Amino acid sequence: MNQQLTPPPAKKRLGVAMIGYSFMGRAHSQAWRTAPRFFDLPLTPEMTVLVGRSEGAARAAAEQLGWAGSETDWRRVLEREDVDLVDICTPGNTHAEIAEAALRAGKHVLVEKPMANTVAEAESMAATARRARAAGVHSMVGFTYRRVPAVQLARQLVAAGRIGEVRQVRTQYLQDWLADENAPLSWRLDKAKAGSGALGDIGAHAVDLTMFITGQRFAGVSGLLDTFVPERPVAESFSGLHGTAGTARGPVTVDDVALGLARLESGAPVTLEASRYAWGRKNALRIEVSGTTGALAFDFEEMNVLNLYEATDDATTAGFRRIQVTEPEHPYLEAWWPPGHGLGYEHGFTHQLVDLLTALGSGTAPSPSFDDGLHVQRVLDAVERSSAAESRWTPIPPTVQDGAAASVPDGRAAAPAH
Ligand code: SOE
Repeated sequence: MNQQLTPPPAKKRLGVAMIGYSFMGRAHSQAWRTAPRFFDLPLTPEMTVLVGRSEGAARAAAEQLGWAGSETDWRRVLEREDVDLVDICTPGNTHAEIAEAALRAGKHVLVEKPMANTVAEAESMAATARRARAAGVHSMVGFTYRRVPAVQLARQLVAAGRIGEVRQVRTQYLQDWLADENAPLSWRLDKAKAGSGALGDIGAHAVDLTMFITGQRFAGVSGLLDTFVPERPVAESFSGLHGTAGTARGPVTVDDVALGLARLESGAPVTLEASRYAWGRKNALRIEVSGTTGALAFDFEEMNVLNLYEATDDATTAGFRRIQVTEPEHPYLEAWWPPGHGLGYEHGFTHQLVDLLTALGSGTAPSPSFDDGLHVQRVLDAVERSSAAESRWTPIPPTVQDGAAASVPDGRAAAPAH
């Protein structure tokens, strides 16, 4: 006899609106499509509406990316009963206005990093998020690299004391898409849109990763920013490195490289580097944490691997152990492939939604919160202010050789040696 199976209880739907549909919008759309198909989630996300400025392009993007409808005005989306969460994938100058309006309208919010373009915006967003959370409306910042299994293992090992007390951290995020001096302008090179250059775009990830793995916040920093290429071709006129660069050129108003010497709450020193001018480095988000009894090292360009050094190993066989973090015992991995098959960049976005929906399903606050995003913004701001004031910069007098006046690296005439 055909036993009538009792259908599982229908899960509560979560209507999603996504604002913005370029690189981040495509990565988030992939995650909204994939998360409910690979993970058993407490809520069923429905890709309800994609928002874009131009009607035709937004409609085409909605069809291609799997959204039920499209809209050109994000404010109208906040009035819709069938939208419960707003996913903000637009440039940083729009984050504060959209996120705060959505929270006030009772919509949960996921916002891409960096959370805002200024500390003032971030403080306002965090205050609004705290008020909304009291009413059961939640928010999260999109630091997806936390959701890489090897990064989760790094955090677990530090928390478990496997490398002892954290003594020092070195972290870099290196890309080279701007090392070509004819690479065209984009919103990421416009301070009014992006807030900063490498500092906020990729430095924010390195700052958050450091805090996530060590469990410590930043306590202070001395920073240095530099822009190597002050103007670039306007995108539509650009024809490539070996073609003729476009004639129209415009100003670059952000940093190409951001450096920082920092301390964590414990006093542990951190060296921080973010550069989009590092030839040959495509997406090298790296961190190495040295502790009293060992060290761990991660490079996103080998994202399925965590390297662990334990000083307790016998000296004759000591060395960094290359751990393939693909076993089902690690977070998220049971849902994917057998050991050794590995994950990719897009999986961090899917895991981000798994954690977000799991938190929303249990009525708990997702992490990282807007308060966490505010702290990252404070670090970025401190690097920028320190660099501008050169507050901690200590010039090193040139050494005069053979009577010739030595020149200092930045080309300024050397001050006479004392
Ligand atoms: C560009 O640098 C970028 O797309 C960043 O904006 C993303 O946050 C990073 O994940 C990849 O590189």
